[in-house]
Amino acid sequence: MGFVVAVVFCIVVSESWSLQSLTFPKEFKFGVATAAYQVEGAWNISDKSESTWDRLLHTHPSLSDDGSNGDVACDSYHLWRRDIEMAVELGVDMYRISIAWTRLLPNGFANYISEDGKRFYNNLIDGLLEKGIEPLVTIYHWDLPQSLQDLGGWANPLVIDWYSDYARVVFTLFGDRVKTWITINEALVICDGGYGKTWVPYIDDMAIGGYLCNKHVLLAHAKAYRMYDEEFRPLYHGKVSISNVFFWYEPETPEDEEATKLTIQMWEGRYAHAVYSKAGGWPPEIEKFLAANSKREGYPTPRLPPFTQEEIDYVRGTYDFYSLNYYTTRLVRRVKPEEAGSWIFYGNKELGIAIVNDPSWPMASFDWFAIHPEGLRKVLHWINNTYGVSNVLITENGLPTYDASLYDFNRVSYIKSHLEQILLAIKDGINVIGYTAWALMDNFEWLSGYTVKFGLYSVDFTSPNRTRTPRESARFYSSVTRTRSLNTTRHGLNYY
Ligand code: PNW
Repeated sequence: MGFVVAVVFCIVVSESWSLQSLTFPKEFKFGVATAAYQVEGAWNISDKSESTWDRLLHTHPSLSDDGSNGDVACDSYHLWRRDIEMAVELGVDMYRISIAWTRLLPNGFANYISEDGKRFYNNLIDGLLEKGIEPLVTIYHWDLPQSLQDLGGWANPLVIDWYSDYARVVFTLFGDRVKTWITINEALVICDGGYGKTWVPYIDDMAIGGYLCNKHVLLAHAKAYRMYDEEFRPLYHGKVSISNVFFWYEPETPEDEEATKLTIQMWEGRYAHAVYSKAGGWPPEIEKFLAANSKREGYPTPRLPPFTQEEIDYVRGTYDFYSLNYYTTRLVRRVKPEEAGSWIFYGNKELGIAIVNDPSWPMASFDWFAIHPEGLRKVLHWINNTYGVSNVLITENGLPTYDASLYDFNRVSYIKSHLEQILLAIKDGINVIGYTAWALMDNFEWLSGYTVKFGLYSVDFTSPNRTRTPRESARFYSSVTRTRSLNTTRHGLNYY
């Protein structure tokens, strides 16, 4: 026993010692991330039309914790030059932005392109490139044109064409300069959140609408990917993927092992298996489980709509890398049906599970946010083992705080400990190609409004100038990007 403890101790100590001397590979890209609705503001400037987020929060302001919305947000529509300057200060290689569908195509459809929208994104993309920073562009980060929502949004199969027509405009306008694309951000939140009535469009219909949405986002992504492959890749040689939020899950007790595997497939596999696995389609265990539920409830066909073989082949393999948003790890336990669903997403009820926190892990602002960096390395291994995909771009990772202080040592330690896990995963042979920290600056954190901060830069939302000020985490991150290591020693002292 003593020997085992000593060996484990030595491994842990030697891992952390060697981490100080390890550097990130030359090709590894550091970045920061934002999304249109959370930073741009200018919600109705020029010919921009109303998005689902505009509508929801204008008509139901009490849904956000401080009654706020993204009408002005960080005012990046006007202050984008300062945002680029901050990216330069941080020394990053990449800046992840998203495009607002309603700013570029106010009708929702591709028959009319806004000159103002085109100019805004051209300026931002060119401005970044002038500074040697690569724009990483998310085509859809949750702000659907309200006019399309009125036609059924993501539950209507026509959305596959609406979305891919929009994507064609985006690729055509910006594809010469943007080389890395995310088609759709976190489809889990779009469908399970949106139809589980915890997110826009705030509809209570997960049992049917949520699963229709699930299938349609995958087909919409695949259509955009195939279009890029055929029409744009030969010209521009870029890379395309879809981002998934992937919480790591561990069983609370050994008896919860099976339930945990199913939970991972429910939350991640349902949005990734069709794209990344060799077989394609829904994760078989989830398809079976939900088909049995549907049958028991008397439905003639499964509520999770089956894929045809043609659709399976169409979606399978539509990625050039895995785009991973990792924040937290949680515990799973099987429960009686009446106790199930003790978390924001409806699917827990379907599975008969509860998701809880390990009491020994520190918690951040949200009740779902346990801090467990080791989970990131486990997720990277799981993706590699399950799908045989080893090139992963981490497109989000960051710490929420209610504290707006500039001395955010907790954020420094969160980012540092997650970067450590990335270094270890790289040492294990996983090809992590980059990391974009969420977020460049404080912004509109959806239903938490402005109460929760994620920024490396703080933003003064009471000032019309939305003054941005670097936090301690910005200083830390810029020393990481400059040294390309976690050895951020200054003046002979280890600063962090
Ligand atoms: C991601 N959940 O959102 C988004 O991509 C960002 O826009 C967002 O600001 C960031 O994470 C921080 O929250 C999530 O409830 C929102 O599981 C909610 C969940 C997960 C991710």
